[in-house]
Amino acid sequence: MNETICAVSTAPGAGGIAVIRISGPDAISICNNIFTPHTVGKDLFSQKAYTLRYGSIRHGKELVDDVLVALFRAPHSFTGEDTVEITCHGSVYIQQQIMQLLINSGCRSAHPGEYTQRAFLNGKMDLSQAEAVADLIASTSAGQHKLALNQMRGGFSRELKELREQLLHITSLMELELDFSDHEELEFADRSELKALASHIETVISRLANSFSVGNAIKNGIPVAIIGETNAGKSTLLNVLLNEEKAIVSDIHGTTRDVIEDTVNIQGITFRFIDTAGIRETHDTIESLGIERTFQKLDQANIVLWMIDATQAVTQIAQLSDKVLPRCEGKQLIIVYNKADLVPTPTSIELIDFPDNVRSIFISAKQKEHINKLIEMLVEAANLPSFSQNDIIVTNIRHYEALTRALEAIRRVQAGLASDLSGDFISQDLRECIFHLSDIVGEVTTDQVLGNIFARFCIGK
Ligand SMILES: Nc1nc2c(ncn2[C@@H]2O[C@H](COP(=O)(O)OP(=O)(O)OP(=O)(O)O)[C@@H](O)[C@H]2O)c(=O)[nH]1
Ligand SMILES: [Mg+2]
Repeated sequence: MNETICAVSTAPGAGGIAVIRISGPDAISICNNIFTPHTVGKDLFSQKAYTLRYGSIRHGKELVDDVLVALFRAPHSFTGEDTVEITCHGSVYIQQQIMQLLINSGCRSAHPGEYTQRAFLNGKMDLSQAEAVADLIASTSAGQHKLALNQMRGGFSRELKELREQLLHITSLMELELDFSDHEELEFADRSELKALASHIETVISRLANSFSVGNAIKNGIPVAIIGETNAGKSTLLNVLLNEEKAIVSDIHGTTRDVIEDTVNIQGITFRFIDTAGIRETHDTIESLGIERTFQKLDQANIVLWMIDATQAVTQIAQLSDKVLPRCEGKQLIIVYNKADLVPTPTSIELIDFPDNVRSIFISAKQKEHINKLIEMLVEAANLPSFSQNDIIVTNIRHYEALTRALEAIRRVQAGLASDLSGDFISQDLRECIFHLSDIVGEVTTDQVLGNIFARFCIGK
């Protein structure tokens, strides 16, 4: 962090203006070298923090651009370091020229996520908040935006802090008891109080861990698997739903052999539509592998669209019911009879008996008939619980994993307390629980893990 870093923070080649951000101990002096203020004598050293200065950037005698320079002084900046932001015109050429001047004057070009990483290392935010910055930048729906914003503002961090304080409290009680274990008559930690505390902590951690299924659906899209026999029209439907010719459609059975998926925003909800290889008996190795993936995707989906060619409905249902229905328990299953344009009266199909939670619809994917009705059913099936800006919902798989481990540890603590296990064993599990919660906010995280997290950011963030 002794180095001063620079990067273009706006998207390349887009927009009328661009922002170049410089952060580090020499940010102000380096920028001062290449900047000529329009008012004589007003150099950057004399500039007040949080103000703008108008001037030009020159390469030797040659004018590169007229710019605005904003100044932030350590520690009151995003990174916690001296920071300068140069707003120039959006030309890629101008941006490159300014970057080159900065590098020639002693800056290093920033790694992906390095500004946020510095903010984290300088204690401006914890790791879960830093990760939320990336989520906020990537958010494309109201739900994603709300979750990322809440996490960035520290809602999750506060909840974790409270948990860790409670855990430390129990640990200190237990360890005090250990220190005086020679005096058998002394019992510092009231076990029933400890049990109540542990049970409270278990409830909170399991609520957080459980929120991941909702959080994941909001962040990555609700997984909707489109499955069925070959040629039912799955890929045709995918293309209609995505409004894009994403998958190859043909009348050859077994056209799709791999999983094809993409997300789309419908009425503020992000759906992840997953087209799969058609299910049939096959001796083709590749196709068999594809069909295995179909079943994996079916298992992972929240909503299943079972597509049936309406002209062969009775046979297709008979053939796949045993494979599909048991796997759809606890999921929303919508039976989509396709090719309605080819069957005059669908009544005979409606007589087929399905469990109550199964709904069905007739569409023609090819003619785009009744697609809106299907979309309505999807929105209804999505059934995401509404949440407010203050609800804590876990969206990050790394956090989910740490919470799951913390949950296992606190459950061992509970078991230990219930069976009057000696304090030193319980204390070990308590420490493990604290460790996993600390991992989420980055207090015990290794450099390698940190490197991985920030490498996923874009440059300039
Ligand atoms: N008449 C009619 N034909 C359709 C309809 N939907 C799809 N088709 C046709 O059915 C054939 C198969 O469509 P696909 O979308 O490739 O079917 P699939 O289920 O993806 O097939 P696989 O990838 O082989 O599993 C194509 O020739 C489509 O044009 C429809 O609603 N009506
Ligand atoms: Mg297909």
